[in-house]
Amino acid sequence: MKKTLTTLAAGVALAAFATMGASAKTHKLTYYCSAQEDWCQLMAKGFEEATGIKVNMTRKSSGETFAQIKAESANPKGDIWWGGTGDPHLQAAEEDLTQPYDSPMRKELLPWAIAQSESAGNRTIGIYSGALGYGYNTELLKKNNLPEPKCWKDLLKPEYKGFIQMANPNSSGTAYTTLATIVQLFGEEKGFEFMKGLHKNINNYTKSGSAPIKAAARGENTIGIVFMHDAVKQAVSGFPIKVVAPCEGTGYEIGSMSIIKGARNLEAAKKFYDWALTADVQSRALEVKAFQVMSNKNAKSSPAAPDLASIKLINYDFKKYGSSAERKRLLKKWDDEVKVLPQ
Ligand code: S7P
Repeated sequence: MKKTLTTLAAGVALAAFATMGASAKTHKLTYYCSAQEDWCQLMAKGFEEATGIKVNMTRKSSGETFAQIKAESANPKGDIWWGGTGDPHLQAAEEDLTQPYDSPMRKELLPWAIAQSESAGNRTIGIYSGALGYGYNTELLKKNNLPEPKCWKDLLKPEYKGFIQMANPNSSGTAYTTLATIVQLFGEEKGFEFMKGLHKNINNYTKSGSAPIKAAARGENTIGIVFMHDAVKQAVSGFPIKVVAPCEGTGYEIGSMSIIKGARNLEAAKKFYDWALTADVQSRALEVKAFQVMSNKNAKSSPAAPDLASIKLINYDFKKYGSSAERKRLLKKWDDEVKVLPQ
């Protein structure tokens, strides 16, 4: 009898261990994040607290994350890709690197978030939107006797030589949005002439999209081409940054989220996806001064956020500029015809 009980107890312990093993497996999430580091961390911690699921996070710029997911596609390591500009998410959808998901949260989202999803066979979804522009350090501008720029074309003036920074469009979603915006605003030929002229004034192409305005805030750069909300973040943090919505009009992003095809922790990825689309979670963006317009209709916004309704926005063609062929073609052309030029 005693022996039977001992055997039974051992069996129960073994079963419990096996269940623990199984739940440990479903209780983790490999999360690729392409928003700002502090926002990525907030999301990772918030999800762990809300669900008990352990999150393993990697933060990289949008283009870099796309390249990583593509490189890993034969043996996917990531489960969910949250944040970053929509174009590389659309490219990932087209290249079958991400998978469709029909979230019950869709009914709470604004039309542009759903349109983004529908254009990609539900393989991605809009989580926020924000307009492109630039910001400058008012003290450095004054110190260097530079005029206040107001338009894209002002940035071509020879007096700004060495005073402007933007990211490399290969690694950065912000910089790819810049390239695609300029091409849509001025046409391809004139747009590339613009990029070549701008190149003469660039002091550094950074890897990350928001780096140029962080450098301006620190006094290490004067003008940074970035999303306007990233410049506002520096201004409300007390740095002498003025935010500009260029006079000719400008492009914008639909920051997106996608589940990676072959995700090892698919249930956890879906849980994160639904959770990240809730109004409460999206409202938490304000805790890290992320001033994008969020996609949940009930998410909170800040009076400091750029008012998209008052900015002259172009009719950004996400279908074209988020397509694999167009993104590859434009990036190659920029590498071959702009980046190689002397400065
Ligand atoms: O969260 C701020 C933000 O500007 O970061 C994303 C950006 O794509 C990440 O940086 P990269 O430009 O280096 O890719 C934007 O989606 C987002 O608005």
